[in-house]
Amino acid sequence: MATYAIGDIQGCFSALQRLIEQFPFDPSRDRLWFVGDLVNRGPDSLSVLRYVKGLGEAAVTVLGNHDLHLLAVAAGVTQLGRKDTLYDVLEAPDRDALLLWLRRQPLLHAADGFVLVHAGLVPQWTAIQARQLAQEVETTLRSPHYREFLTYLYEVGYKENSGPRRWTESLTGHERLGVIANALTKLRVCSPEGDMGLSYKGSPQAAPQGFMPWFHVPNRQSAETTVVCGHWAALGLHIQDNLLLLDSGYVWGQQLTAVRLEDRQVFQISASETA
Ligand SMILES: [Mn+2]
Repeated sequence: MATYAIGDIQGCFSALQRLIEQFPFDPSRDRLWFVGDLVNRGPDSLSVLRYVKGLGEAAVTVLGNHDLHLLAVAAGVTQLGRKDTLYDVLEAPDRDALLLWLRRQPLLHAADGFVLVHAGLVPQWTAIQARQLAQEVETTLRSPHYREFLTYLYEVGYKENSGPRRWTESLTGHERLGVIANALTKLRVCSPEGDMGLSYKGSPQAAPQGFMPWFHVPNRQSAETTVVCGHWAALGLHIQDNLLLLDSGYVWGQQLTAVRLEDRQVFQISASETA
C-alpha cells in the first residue's frame, strides 16, 4: 500500500488524471491524499468532485478555502466572484449529493505520523490539539447550523481587519471556530506569537514586517509531526524533514505535484507541457 499526497487541484481535472497516470495507483490498495482546494479557478471542478467522491475509501481530502467558498455560495451566504468557476457544480444534477459529501469532509486528517491540512497550523497547537480543534469546526459544518457559521466566516472571520486573529483557548462560539478555520484553511504567515496575517499571498522572503511562514516560527508545537499541506502557490513545492508543501501552482501555469509519502518520491506535470 502506498499513499500519494496531491497538491491543490483547483478544478484542473485533466491535469489530475495525467498526474495519476505517472504512478502505479491501485484504488483497491493505495490511497490518494488531497490537500484541499479541489475546486475553483480551474475549468472542471465538477469532474474533480465526482472523481474524488467516487474514490470512496481510496481518497482522503481536507477542506480548503475554495471548498468552503463553494459551500458558502451554495448556501446563499455569499455570491460568486468574478474569478470563480463554480457554475458547473452549482448547476449539476448531482449538486446536492456532491455538496453534502463535501460538507462532511474533514479540515484535518491525521494518520501514520502525518497531519494533512490545507493551509497550516498556528504555533501554539500540537498536532493532537489541532486534530481536536478541527473536529469542532467539522461537527459544526455537519450540523444544521452550518449556514450560521459560514455566514459568520464570510461577514467577520474571513474578512480583513475583522474578528480575532490569534488563537487563545478562551475563545468561544463562532470566534473560536473562525480562528480555527482561518488557520487550517488560509494561514501562510504569522507572528512569533501566532497572530495570523491572512491577506498576504506573496513569497516568504517578502512577508510583512513581524510575520514569517507559519512553519518557521521558533518552538512551533507541531514541529515533531510531518505536516502535508498546500495553499501557498507563490512558495511552490517545498519539502523539508517535517513538512511537505504541495501547492506548486498548476492553475497559475506551473506544476501539479504528488509525493509518495513512503519514500518521498515526487511526481509532477507541468501546465506548459499539457497546454
Ligand atoms: Mn487555498
